[in-house]
Amino acid sequence: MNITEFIKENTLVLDGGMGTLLQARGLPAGENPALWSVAHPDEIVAIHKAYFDAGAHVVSTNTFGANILKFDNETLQNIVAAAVKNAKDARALCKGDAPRFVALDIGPTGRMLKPYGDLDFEDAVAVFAETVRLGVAAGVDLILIETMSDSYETKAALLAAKENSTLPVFVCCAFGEDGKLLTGADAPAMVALLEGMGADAVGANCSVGPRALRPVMEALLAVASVPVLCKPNAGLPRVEKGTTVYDVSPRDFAAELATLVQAGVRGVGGCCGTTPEYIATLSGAVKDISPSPIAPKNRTVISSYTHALCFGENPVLIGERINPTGKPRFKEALRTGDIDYILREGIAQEERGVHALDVNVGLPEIDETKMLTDAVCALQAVCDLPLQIDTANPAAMEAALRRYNGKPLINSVNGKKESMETIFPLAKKYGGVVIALTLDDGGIPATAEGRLAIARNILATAGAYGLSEKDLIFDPLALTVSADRTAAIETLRAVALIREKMGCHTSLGVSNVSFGLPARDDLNSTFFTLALEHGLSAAIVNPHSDAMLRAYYSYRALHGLDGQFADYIAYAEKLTPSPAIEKTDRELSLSDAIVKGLCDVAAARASEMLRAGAEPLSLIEEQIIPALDTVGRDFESKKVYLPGLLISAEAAGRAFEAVRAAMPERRATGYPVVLATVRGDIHDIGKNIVKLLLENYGFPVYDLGRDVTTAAIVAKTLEKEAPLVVLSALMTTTVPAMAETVAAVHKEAPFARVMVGGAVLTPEYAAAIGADYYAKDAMEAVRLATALKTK
Ligand code: THG
Repeated sequence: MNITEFIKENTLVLDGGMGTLLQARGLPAGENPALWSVAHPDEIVAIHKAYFDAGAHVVSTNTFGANILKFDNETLQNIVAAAVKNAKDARALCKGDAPRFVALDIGPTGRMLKPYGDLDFEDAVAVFAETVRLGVAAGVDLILIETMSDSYETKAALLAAKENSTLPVFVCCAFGEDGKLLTGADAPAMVALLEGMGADAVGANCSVGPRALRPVMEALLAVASVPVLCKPNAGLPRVEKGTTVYDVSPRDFAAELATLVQAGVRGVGGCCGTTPEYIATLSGAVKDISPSPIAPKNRTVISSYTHALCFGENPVLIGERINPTGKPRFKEALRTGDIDYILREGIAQEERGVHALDVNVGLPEIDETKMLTDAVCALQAVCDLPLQIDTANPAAMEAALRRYNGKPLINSVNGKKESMETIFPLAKKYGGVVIALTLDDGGIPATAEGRLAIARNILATAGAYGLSEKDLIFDPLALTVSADRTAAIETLRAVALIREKMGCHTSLGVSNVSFGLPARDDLNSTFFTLALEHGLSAAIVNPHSDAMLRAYYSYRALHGLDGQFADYIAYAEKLTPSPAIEKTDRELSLSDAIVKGLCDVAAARASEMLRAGAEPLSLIEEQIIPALDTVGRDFESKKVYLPGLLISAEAAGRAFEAVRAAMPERRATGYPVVLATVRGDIHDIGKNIVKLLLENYGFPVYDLGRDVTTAAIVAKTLEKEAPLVVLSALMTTTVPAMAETVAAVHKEAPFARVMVGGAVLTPEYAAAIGADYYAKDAMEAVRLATALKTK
């Protein structure tokens, strides 16, 4: 039986941990466990066999870290072939005819994707594709992508799986205790992305124990239309007498997972710290629970890299401003490749409260494929709104859909055969909700009934491509009333008809209605109110129009859609007297630009200020450091996620380059200082600022750069007999490396004191890892260093 059939009727039991078991069998710490498939096949077969005997229906191949970034082609081929053979050999040794499946296990690449790290999206797809092809050739039954902590990398892995196999694909992500992935995606966002691209099951694995995962599982179950999987750790690890132990027993583990199966989870297994004993207990605990049916949720949903946006009761506002129509300055920006213009338009609309952004960069004389892809990538690095990709160029559409980090709106398809043949396969492959225009070879029908007929035809054709009504939003086309007095009325009737007769969602480009007439805001906003009253689900609007927002917030308040009027009141508090048409061109301060992650703006602002006579050091103290503080605080309070933090660091880095270029050289008079960003951390803006300030105060600084090993830091400290070592970390994940370095310096170079700092560090953290000093920012670092000198 096929596994997708099996899971429809049964609760699937998956296997448990592999790495911990291998270490117990002698795998040296630091060695890639994947090598053991070739070196010690018997050990691996025995572990798989133990899991099958414990009642697992699925074992995962020992290929978690097996990819072409870590091994050369030939070694990788041997590893994957051996790993799959080991799992199949284990199955052959099992008695009875219980269903037993072999899953090709795919873990993260171990690298961050651009723009936060240095791995290109397409390169990530290629890395996953190689492992997938080898696994498929070796004859696995399904692909299990797991422990993913970034939505973009998850998309790359799923795309590679889909492009290189026809096997079922299950995807599990590592949600933290805040219910989110490291780079910010919540459960509904991941379900939107993964279901959109055709994942056959979705779930959570690793990170925490079964109890802490419960809210995530409930969030997944609430929105998923495919089976939901749960493979937690055996609780939290702690080190006891030199070995790692986990705090949840097999019995508690099984009991917690059994309650999740009762709540609707359809696949259970374990991750770090779990053993065949856990799986045997688990298998027994879930055996007699009858699996609850998997109900299709029929949600029309799109997503960004952080959150999902569902169409339904609450009308959705889509910002229209990233569109060159009627905007000579935007056209000029497109011709000169000025992406920052687009980012400013995006951020300004986000501040006006839109829920999604339309992105249209079509201009005959430019390379639209490149520009649209660049615009989408740049926007999703600074702004977390879902995007509506608006182009008539199929190549540009596909390139942008590929790179989009989430489930987009696709603008648009229409009733022409050629349009549907082009767009529907793209929507099916990349996931997305398609805006369907009610026009065909005969043009736009004059009547609402004519447009309804086209909508029905589009829906029927979509069905043949595996899409359903939840994947479509119909746009019955707003046309200017100046050309035809009945235009607005027919469009409004069509909105109501499509809703009543087909039960489908609708959207309109509201501003079209007023082309060629004065006081457009007034016509637009009244038309918008009428359309909402006719049941409109979404509207492409100019959010800088106060009249438009007034119509929107008033409509929601009057319709009882705004609970305690919180949105209406917040809107009223912000009311501005004049339409903010120039809003996107207003001058952002340097610190604003850094907080918002606008790299080019930050660099330009810094240069302008320096040219105007600003003191370089005061730029650092008054603009760059406060901006980084703001972002650091927002990161701690989870207002921004890692991507936001990293892009702001990048913007600060750009401003900093300008400052450094403007600083005079100083003679070194102080004691030597060793400076580094610790291993695993590739971001060094904090360190560079500290270096500049220390040098300015006369310290000779030995800067070892970023991603520096403990050994290199110790060696330099000894060589220079440096009384002070300064370490910086931007990412929480590198804090352990910092702790290790502090200990090593204290041991090998006892004369040296260690100072630590960086966005994610606190005085408590600094104390816990044994640092001598904690500097909250670069100025503090200088003050502490100077104080040490006078001792
Ligand atoms: N349906 C769908 N997509 C669409 C439309 C639609 N995309 C494009 C358009 N129509 C919606 N977007 C806009 C964008 C701008 C204007 C109108 C609709 C507009 N621009 C001013 C002009 O041309 O004069 C420029 C204003 C300025 O300079 O600031 O009116 O119907 N699916």
